[in-house]
Amino acid sequence: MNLLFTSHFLFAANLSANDYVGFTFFIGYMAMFAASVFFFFERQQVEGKWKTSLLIAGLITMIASVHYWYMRDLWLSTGQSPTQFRYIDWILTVPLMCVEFYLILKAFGAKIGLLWKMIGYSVLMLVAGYLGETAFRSNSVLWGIISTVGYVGILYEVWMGSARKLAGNSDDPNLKAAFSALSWFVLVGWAIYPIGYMAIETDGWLRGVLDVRNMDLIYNIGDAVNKIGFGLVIYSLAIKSSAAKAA
Ligand SMILES: *C/C=C(C)/C=C/C=C(C)/C=C/C1=C(C)CCCC1(C)C
Repeated sequence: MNLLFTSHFLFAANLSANDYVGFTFFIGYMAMFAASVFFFFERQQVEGKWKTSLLIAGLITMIASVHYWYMRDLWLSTGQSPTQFRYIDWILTVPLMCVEFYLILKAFGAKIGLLWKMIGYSVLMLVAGYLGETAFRSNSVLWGIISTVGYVGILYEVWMGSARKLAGNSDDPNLKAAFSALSWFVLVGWAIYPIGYMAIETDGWLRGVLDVRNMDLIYNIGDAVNKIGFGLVIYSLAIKSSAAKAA
């Protein structure tokens, strides 16, 4: 018991005053935790299909919260980028985000095949990114480009695929707003990650501009925007849509 206390809590006390990346790991952990509690409790305020969306939003931040717990510990005790934990988190949460997207797209007539396509693109994006950050770091540009193919596939589905064509036919303003939020989060929010990736030292395109420590800072900002931010946008649309139904 004593050992456990010393190893965990004393390390936490070592967060130094100028470790800004470390701060974002701590804030990220607590913010993801709080967001999960919020999304789970607020489920009772919304109607029907939105309950599933909030459940998934809560699961995404809950999974992230547990990984941030490990990541902040590793960062604090070694000063290393917690790449493995980061990608284990992403390989679980990004497909769940695809499920969230699919729940919105479904309202516009999207078929289940679209969900699998998006999950397939995500896996390609993340596996290539992981290899570029670890085993094939000296070829990180090449693996970054392969990863981007997966990302562009998702962008194509959301911005130009079948769901986009169907979206024009809907007359529900809240669903249309959800669709538009989703499109912008994928285009702008997700674009934060390749910027972080470009900071890795070996041959990252931005290595002269960004210190390698900034990679984690940028990834942490990206996670907050995309996991908590997107969840909150969905939450506010769910509340509006439920109020409209009740009126
Ligand atoms: C909650 C976590 C999310 C939404 C993670 C998303 C991650 C990406 C969109 C990562 C994309 C990458 C590229 C497009 C190229 C470089 C390698 C990656 C994996 C950082």
